[in-house]
Amino acid sequence: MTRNAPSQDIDESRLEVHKPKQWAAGLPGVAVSLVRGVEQMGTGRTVRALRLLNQQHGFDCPGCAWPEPREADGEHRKLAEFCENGAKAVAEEATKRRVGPEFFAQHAVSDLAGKTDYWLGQQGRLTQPMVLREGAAHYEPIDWDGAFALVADHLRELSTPDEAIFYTSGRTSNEAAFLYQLLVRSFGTNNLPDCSNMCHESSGAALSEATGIGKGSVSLADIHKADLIVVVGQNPGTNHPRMLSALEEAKGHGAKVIAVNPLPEAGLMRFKNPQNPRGVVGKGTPLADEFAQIRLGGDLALFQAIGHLLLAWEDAAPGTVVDHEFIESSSHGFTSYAKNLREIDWTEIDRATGLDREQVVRIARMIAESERTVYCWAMGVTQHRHAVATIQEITNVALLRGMIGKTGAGLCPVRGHSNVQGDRTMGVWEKMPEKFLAALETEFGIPVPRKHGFDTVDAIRAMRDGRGKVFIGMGGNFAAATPDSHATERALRSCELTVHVSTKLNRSHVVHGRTALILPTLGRTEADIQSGGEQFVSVEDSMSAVHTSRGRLQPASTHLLSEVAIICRLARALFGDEHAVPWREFEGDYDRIRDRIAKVVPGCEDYNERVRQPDGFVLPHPPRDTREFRTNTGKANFTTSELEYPKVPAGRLLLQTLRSHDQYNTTIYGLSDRYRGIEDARRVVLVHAKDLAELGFADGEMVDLVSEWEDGSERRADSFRVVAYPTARGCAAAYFPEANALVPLDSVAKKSNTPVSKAIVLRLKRR
Ligand SMILES: Nc1nc2c(c(=O)[nH]1)N[C@H]1C(S)=C(S)[C@@H](COP(=O)(O)OP(=O)(O)OC[C@H]3O[C@@H](n4cnc5c(=O)[nH]c(N)nc54)[C@H](O)[C@@H]3O)O[C@H]1N2
Ligand SMILES: Nc1nc2c(c(=O)[nH]1)N[C@H]1C(S)=C(S)[C@@H](COP(=O)(O)OP(=O)(O)OC[C@H]3O[C@@H](n4cnc5c(=O)[nH]c(N)nc54)[C@H](O)[C@@H]3O)O[C@H]1N2
Ligand code: SF4
Ligand SMILES: [Mo]
Repeated sequence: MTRNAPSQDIDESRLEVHKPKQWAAGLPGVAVSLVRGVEQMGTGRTVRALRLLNQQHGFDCPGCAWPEPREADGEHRKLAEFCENGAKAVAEEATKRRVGPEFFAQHAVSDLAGKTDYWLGQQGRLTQPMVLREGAAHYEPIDWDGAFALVADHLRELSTPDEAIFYTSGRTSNEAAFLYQLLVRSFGTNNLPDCSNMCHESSGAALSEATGIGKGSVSLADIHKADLIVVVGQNPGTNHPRMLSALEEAKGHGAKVIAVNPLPEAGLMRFKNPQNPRGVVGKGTPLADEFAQIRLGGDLALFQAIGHLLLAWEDAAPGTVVDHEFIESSSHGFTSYAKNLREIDWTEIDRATGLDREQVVRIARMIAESERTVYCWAMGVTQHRHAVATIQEITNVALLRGMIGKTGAGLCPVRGHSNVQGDRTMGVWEKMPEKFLAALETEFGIPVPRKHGFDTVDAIRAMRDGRGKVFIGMGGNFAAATPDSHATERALRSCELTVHVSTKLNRSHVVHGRTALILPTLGRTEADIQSGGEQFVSVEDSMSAVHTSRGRLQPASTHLLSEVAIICRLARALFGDEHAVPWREFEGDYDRIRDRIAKVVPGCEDYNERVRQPDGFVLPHPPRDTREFRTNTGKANFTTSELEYPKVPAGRLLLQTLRSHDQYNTTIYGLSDRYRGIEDARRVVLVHAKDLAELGFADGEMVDLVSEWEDGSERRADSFRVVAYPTARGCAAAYFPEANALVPLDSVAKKSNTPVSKAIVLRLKRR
């Protein structure tokens, strides 16, 4: 038996607030996985699905990009190699609930537009291609050929291919991603914005300049072997739960953990591993040895202060702190970096970080004494105006101590979507390097455009200004995930055609262009049978390991096509059957796609053979493998940055938008942010009790959120309840995507153009 989807929207008045938890996982996590599984999939399917999750013969978790243990590193997979949120991700996809043509006949689009993301997503899996014709009130069924012809007609009518925008979310397989970018470039544009533009783009930009490669330099085994792990701006207990097992293992070998975060996230404090007896009945493992409760955006200042202290200690006792051998042989720019940090303004550092100076010294001391340090970070670092500089300042400290390209040490941007890194490797990027484009051109004999395309923010601007007319989304939920919700919705509504390849109903289907299509697709968990037999796909995790994923469950509907099939059939409708690219052959047998990936994508030689090895293979990473840095200087670059942090006028707060424990980005699994003690509601704003008192608001009061932007403009999100919460002083937090309306489109990170979702100047307005 499965339980029905919610018939009503969220009743925000049911909010319950409990004390935040001091520990993560344990038995409640196991219980929630099972309950959610059975509610959505029934008992039999739950057992089948969870047995296949993250196993070599099964499918890759559609949750986050955290890696599995690899035999080659001397590590072993467990029988249950997943977490509570992985189980929820599977339940959400493998649900037995369905959204078919009757559903759309019953609900007008205008009705659906009034529903929350939670309600929309919980209705179930999409089963048939649907079209919303110009002026119609309801989506109606359309056959696949009709749908592809419609898209091809619209694309052909554009005055330039650059009027089309092809978005990708990070769940798309390597095979589909490779074909998608090939279709887009064959069509004649590089307009390939992706979710990464809103996510780790800042990490890519920072690391490419500093180390010559925009990816992290550690393996899971390095984390296990580190003696110090610094976790900055990340909430692993919720967003990368199995990272807690890795931290626990490292701690078992004596490692220390430093957590830098404005919120005392339960998953940073203590972990009760449900897979060992101590985690079930005992107190679990304490995680953070130092918890630095930093102000939003204060990390650049913190790492400058750390750099300053390390240099000062080196001066006092030469040869004890700085790794001179590494710096001389492999780095560039150390002298100007050191000069910049010789003198720092401690008052500014205090103001930016809000930290106790003694704690900063303690943290620097731990870093100075560590022989093997791993630095992990995520959205708390990447979604700031000065994100790129902040990541480079973290990198500087790592380089100073030679913490790259050696066992147990390195840089670890922890990726979000399960294949977001693979999509980039396969060419989904609006500005792929010349080498890749030239290889594509040679391999297929098609002209490949060189002009850079639109990223996410530029795509919104283009649609707003009438320069973007057709929007196609390969997964994701563009309307809800992007900043400045009202502006973005207007932009999407001004398109001639919006098309979404999706598994579940979401906001982007109801914020539509003049004509709109929903193309339902297979998920990771489902068997994919083509003319050449049963297919598997491949993905790359956060640590550059590429491996197979084989769905086994029966598909949600017989009408579904795989993403690969959708791309190939659209390409044939658009280019005809005489095209230089053998689309039909690719659709029938994914080995043929991998043969071509092997020829075009660096590091993917013998792809078919190597991906079939038990744990797949690891892509080359020159700094990690041989301390080779393919930067402009041929060395690892130290970067010199000005001290920068968000300035907040009196009477205002600084707001971050973040994930609850019960959502996957815009997909809301449920209403239990268990670790933070927030239950049954989502429109809440968390503020420190003392700030509330100073601002004259009471815990539990209803407010509107007003954001103030530097050009004097304001944005609003109405009806939030204030919750007194132990965040850093002067800071506030609200959930994404409810608070996205507050982020101005032009508020972006320097160099990466990533929306600044973690530093919004906020005024509370009494209702
Ligand atoms: N269950 C689940 N898993 C997920 C996702 C999900 O939605 N649900 N999303 C996936 C995706 S796409 C991504 S990108 C990742 C996101 O993973 P995270 O980056 O962990 O996600 P956020 O919820 O945005 O949390 C940001 C964390 O950084 C802290 N923070 C915010 N601003 C600052 C700051 O200025 N400085 C510091 N030091 N800390 C700060 C916040 O308090 C919070 O703990 O998770 C992935 N995994
Ligand atoms: N304010 C604010 N905004 C943010 C963030 C933030 O922290 N704060 N985080 C940003 C980040 S890090 C990210 S990554 C983006 C996320 O942006 P997106 O990736 O665009 O959003 P998701 O919510 O992950 O997409 C969910 C939808 O994907 C579809 N889907 C799920 N599985 C599949 C599949 O296998 N195939 C296909 N084709 N479709 C599938 C379903 O229809 C589902 O509704 O949001 C960004 N936006
Ligand atoms: S840590 Fe991430 S990839 Fe691993 S099971 Fe959990 S959600 Fe899935
Ligand atoms: Mo992300």
